[in-house]
Amino acid sequence: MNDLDPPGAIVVTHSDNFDPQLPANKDIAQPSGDRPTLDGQQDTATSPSARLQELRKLLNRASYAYYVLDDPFMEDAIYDRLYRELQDLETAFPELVTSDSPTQRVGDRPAEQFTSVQHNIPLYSLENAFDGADLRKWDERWRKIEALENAQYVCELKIDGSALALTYENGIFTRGATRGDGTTGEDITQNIKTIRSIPLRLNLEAIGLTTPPARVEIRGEAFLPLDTFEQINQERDNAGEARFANPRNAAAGTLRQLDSRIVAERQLDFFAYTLQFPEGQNLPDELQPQSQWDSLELLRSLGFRVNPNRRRCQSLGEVLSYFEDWDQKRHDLPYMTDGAVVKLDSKRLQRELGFTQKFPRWAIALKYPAEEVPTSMQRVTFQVGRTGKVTPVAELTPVQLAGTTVARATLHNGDRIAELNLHLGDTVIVRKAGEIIPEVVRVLPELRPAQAQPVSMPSHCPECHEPVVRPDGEVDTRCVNPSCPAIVRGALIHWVGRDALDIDGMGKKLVEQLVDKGLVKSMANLYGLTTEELASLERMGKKSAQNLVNAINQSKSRPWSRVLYGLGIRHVGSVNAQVLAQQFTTVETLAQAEPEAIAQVYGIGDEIAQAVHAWFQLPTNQQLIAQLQAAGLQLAGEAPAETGEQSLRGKTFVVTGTLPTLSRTEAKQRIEAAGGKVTGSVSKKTDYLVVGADAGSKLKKAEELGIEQLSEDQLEQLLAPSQAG
Ligand code: 0OX
Repeated sequence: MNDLDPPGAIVVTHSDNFDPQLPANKDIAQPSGDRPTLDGQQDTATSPSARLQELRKLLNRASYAYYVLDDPFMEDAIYDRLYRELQDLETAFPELVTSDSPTQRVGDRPAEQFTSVQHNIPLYSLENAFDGADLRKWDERWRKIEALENAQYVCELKIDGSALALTYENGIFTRGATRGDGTTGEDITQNIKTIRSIPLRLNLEAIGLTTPPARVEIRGEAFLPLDTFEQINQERDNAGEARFANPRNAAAGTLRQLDSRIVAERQLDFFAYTLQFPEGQNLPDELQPQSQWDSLELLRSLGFRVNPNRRRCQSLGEVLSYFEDWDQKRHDLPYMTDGAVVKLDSKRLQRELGFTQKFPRWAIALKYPAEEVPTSMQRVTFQVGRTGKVTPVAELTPVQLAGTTVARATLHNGDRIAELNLHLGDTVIVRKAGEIIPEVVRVLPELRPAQAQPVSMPSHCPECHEPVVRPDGEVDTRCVNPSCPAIVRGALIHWVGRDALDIDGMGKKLVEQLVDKGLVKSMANLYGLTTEELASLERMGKKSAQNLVNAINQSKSRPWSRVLYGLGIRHVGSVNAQVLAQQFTTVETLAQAEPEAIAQVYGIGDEIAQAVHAWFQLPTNQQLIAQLQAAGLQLAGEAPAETGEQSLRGKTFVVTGTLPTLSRTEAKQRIEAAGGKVTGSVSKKTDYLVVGADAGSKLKKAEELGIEQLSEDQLEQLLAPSQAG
């Protein structure tokens, strides 16, 4: 911002590598004396409708730069302020809300069910090729129909996700559907709107088109980035839910969620690969792409993410070298690919060749072999998880698979063992085709040793030796002894985790020692541990033991929602815990609530409500709550959502010195959660300096500038309205 800017006006400057395809500068809210400011001093000269349009364009462009180009030009805080201004205006003028507004990307209330969509042009699947010979056969086949000297090919990575068909009418996204069986899919428009890299309005200015096409359909692949996939599975583990086997299943499952708010949290992404106009409604000739390569360029210009790892090839040799190059490199990509899609580049040729009953004749999927190897299974062990679930694991003669040595593979559950008809000593086929955890897919019974014993699930828990149960209608076998060391260990590891009580320095190994030595039998016991007891553990000095006691004590100030999450109730992940803690502001009200009352909470279904209710009915759990209460944990007083009341909005803080209980990171997180900003150095713009012991030059500078100083206690008071409890 320069000295001429009106106070509070938001200035947006272009970064040097700003995309030239974006609309011209005139679309950006330029600061000037007579434009509306963000201080609420709306200038009457600018109509709400014009300002709304301006905000929508600007925010959509910022989103495009962030999610598609990976090159943000707007600070998050500025985006948030403009977004809030847009929301406020839309609330005041609901008749001016348009479907391409960024506010329409947030999830909506759960749908009852999805409606069917007929695909006018079917979404064909692809024929598979697994090697050069298959590829050559395909090439010879199409050449019999169209004898050509030189044909160009386009190689794209085959993204392992879910195919989508997106309809844009007059340039605006109006409907999104799954592939389904290729002719009938499901309308999942609301879910698709949450995918930030899918534009809600086509960037027609970028291609110089003034009249939007009445209708165009874009196809591509929605996928889950691998890090998000891991994170979701972690959360599912924490909530005692089954893991997704691979990112493809996770993406497909997410897209078919009836509650689009859950979809919005999952951060799906999308790569576009085709666009199609209805018969006779093509683009003007000069814009109409004549090749697949140009279609991809056009899609990019229109605002879509197009996979950058594509290659135009002049021969099958080049195609195969692309395929081989990516066999190694694909393991470094942040998303899953299982091969290449090879397409004839010329659109004319594509039209000539057309489709068989099932496939386009002009394209083929060249797939990396599913990574499957035989090995022998020596024995089966049974792992008991935090929720008591008993998982059978095959212990194998180690084999090389997809670049790693595999010595164990999951057998999932008792039903799977029966299906496989698994016997000890069997030769089994192990697979890692996208699945992150290897699994046993098949048994070779012809190689079975004589008198081999069949494998079955145990009748008693391998850890505590109490009988296990398999509830009616469930596939999982469970240990239900709350004192089972495996359950206690798992519960404690969850309790000390980052999203729960976040006890610094307390990891898996330490928890195992504490349980094995009988020092800790429940979460509540952690709060009675002494420095001496901790110092008696392996590789634990006096100083570390003291630090650990401090960290345990600090965890007592974690808010009620985190405590609730830490309890590890089935289906209560961190989001559900926050939602519940906001509605039930004391543990007593939640413990006494009937399942029907719990299920009234927006976003909480019957299954979750039953699980919560059942958990609080158990006397051991009631005792645990009483012990945690006595230890001084926060079992009440959740504030409005962290995204709710923002008491420190617009205030800038610097934190210096050692605070009595909060680490600097914790202080920063709490300030930011209340809408404040934390910077690293003191300037005229600093509103508060939070000062702890041994503060140095920052304190001096703040004194010179007359900046208000706060102790940790005073900070807590300031935070109180946002983060009570
Ligand atoms: C992918 C992918 C799938 C369009 C017409 C023939 C096949 N999974 O990445 N399909 C296509 O193309 C369709 N391209 C891709 N890149």
